[in-house]
Amino acid sequence: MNQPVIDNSYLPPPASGCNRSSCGVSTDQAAVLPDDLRRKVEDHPCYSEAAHHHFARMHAAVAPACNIQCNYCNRKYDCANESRPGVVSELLTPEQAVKKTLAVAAAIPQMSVLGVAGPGDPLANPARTFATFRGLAEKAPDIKLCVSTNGLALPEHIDELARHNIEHVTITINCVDPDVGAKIYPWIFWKNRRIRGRAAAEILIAQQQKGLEMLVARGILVKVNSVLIPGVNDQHLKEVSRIVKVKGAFLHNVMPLIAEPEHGTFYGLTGQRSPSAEELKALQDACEGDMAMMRHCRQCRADAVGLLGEDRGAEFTMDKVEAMKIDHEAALARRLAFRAKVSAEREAKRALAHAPSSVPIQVIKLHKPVPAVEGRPVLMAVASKGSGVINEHFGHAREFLIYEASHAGARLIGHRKTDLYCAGSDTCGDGESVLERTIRALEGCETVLCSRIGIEPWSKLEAAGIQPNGEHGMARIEDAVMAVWRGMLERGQLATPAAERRRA
Ligand code: CLF
Ligand code: SF4
Repeated sequence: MNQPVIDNSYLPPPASGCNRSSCGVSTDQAAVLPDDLRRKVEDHPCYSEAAHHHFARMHAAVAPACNIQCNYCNRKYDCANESRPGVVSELLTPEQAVKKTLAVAAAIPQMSVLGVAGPGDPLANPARTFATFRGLAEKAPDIKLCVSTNGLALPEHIDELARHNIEHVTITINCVDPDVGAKIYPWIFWKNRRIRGRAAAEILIAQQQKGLEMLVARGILVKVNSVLIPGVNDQHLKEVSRIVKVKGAFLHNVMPLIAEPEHGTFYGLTGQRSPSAEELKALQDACEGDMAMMRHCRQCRADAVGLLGEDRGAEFTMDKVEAMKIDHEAALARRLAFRAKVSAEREAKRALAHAPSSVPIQVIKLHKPVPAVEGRPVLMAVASKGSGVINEHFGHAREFLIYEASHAGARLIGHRKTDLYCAGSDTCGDGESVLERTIRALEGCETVLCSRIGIEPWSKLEAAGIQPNGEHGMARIEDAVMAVWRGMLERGQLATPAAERRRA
C-alpha cells in the first residue's frame, strides 16, 4: 500500500529565548491594533473580548457532512439545552439559511457575524457553505462572514474563501504531533480513501498547518481552537500554541473537552474525563506567554443565535422565520445605528484613556490608581446579560463571567454555566438544590457581583464563603470588579503570604 507523502516542513524551530508575551496581541488591546486589524475584530464577538459584550453572531447549520472523525464528536445527538459544537436542531438549505440570517439580523441589531461551523465541516460541504455566504453577501453585505473548519480541506479552498471576502477563519488544531493525533482522530476521509491511525493524523496536521500559512499570507485572520483533553494533549498544547503563533495565528482558544456518556462519543463512552476549570485556566495561562488567548468562548452549537452565552435559536425556527414580515432597509438602519453607538462609546473611552486631564471626576474615582501595596489576585463571579455592565439578577443568571482582579486590573478568565435558580424547580434530581449547585459552580470565587439578589441566596452564598454584592448594578464590569478588589485591599483582606511574613 502506498504510504502518503508527508511534508513535515511546517514545524518551526523550537522556542527561542524570546519573551513571547511581549510579541503577543491581546484582544483587550484592540485599541492599539493597526487600523485595518482593529476594523476586522472590533465588532466580532469571538475575536474581540470587548466586542462580545455588545455584538451577536449566528451560525447557519448548512454543513451536514464531515471528512474526519474526532473522538469527542457525535453529530446525531441533539438536545435543546445542549450547547456544544456539532449539535443542531434544524439542518438548513443555503436559501433557508440566508432567510433565517436576515430574520435574525432584523430582530437583533447587535448581530454582526454569520458563521458556518457545522454540524459537520463547512469545507467538506463547500457548495452549501459558499452558496450561503454568496446569498447573504448580496442581501446584507454589512454582516461579517466567518468559518470554522477542521482544516483537512482548507488549502484547496483558500482562493474561494478570499473571493468571498471572508476575513475570519477558525481552524481546530488539537495537536502537531501525529502520535497525539492518532489518539484523537480514528480516521480521515482523504482523496476518496479512508485513512486511519497515525497516517491519518499526519495528513490532517500537514493540511492544517499549510492552510494556516496560506490564510496568513492572504491577510485572513486565523483563530486556532484546541480542545483540551486531559492525558491526551494537555502536555502538548503549549507547543501547539507556540507553533501557531510563530505561523501568524491571531488568537488561540483552548476549550475544555465535553465528554458525557449520554453524548455517545468515543470519549464519552470510554470515560475520558473533561478538564477542571483550574486545569483549563492553568493551561491558558501557560499558553498566554506565547500568544493572545481567547477566554470568552462558549463552545457554541452549530446553530447558535444571539450574544455569546445566550441562545435564541428557538425564536428563529424556520416555521417562525417564514411567518415573519421584515423591512430589510429599516433593519439595516437599526444595525448601523447600533454599531455607530458602540463605536462612539469606544472612541470616547479611547479619548479618555489618552487625555487624563479631561477625565470627569466620577471616572477618576473609578480608575484611581491601585495603592502600591501587595494584594493577592481574587476571582469574582459577575452576572451580566451583555453591554459590558452588571445588569443581571443573581437568580436569573444562566452563567457567570469569571474575572480575576489584581494589581494588573480586571481580567476575564472564563465563565461558569449554572442552572436557573429562579426557574422554580427546587432540586436537580440528585438531591442537591439548584442553589447549592449554583454555589458549587462558583467554587473558588470570593465575591459574586449582580444587579440584585434575594435574601436566601445571599445568606447561603455568605455561608459558603462567597460574598454577594449588589451595589454595582449597571456599572461597567471592570470598574466594579476593581472597586470591589480595592475595597478588599483597603480592608486588609488581600495580604499575600510574602507580605504577611514581612509583617511578622
Ligand atoms: Fe462562529 Fe466560531 Fe466564527 Fe465565532 S463561534 S464560527 S469564530 S462566529 Fe466563538 Fe462560539 Fe467559541 Fe466558536 S464563542 S465556539 S469561538
Ligand atoms: Fe465532529 Fe467537527 Fe470533528 Fe467533524 S471536525 S468529527 S464535525 S467535531
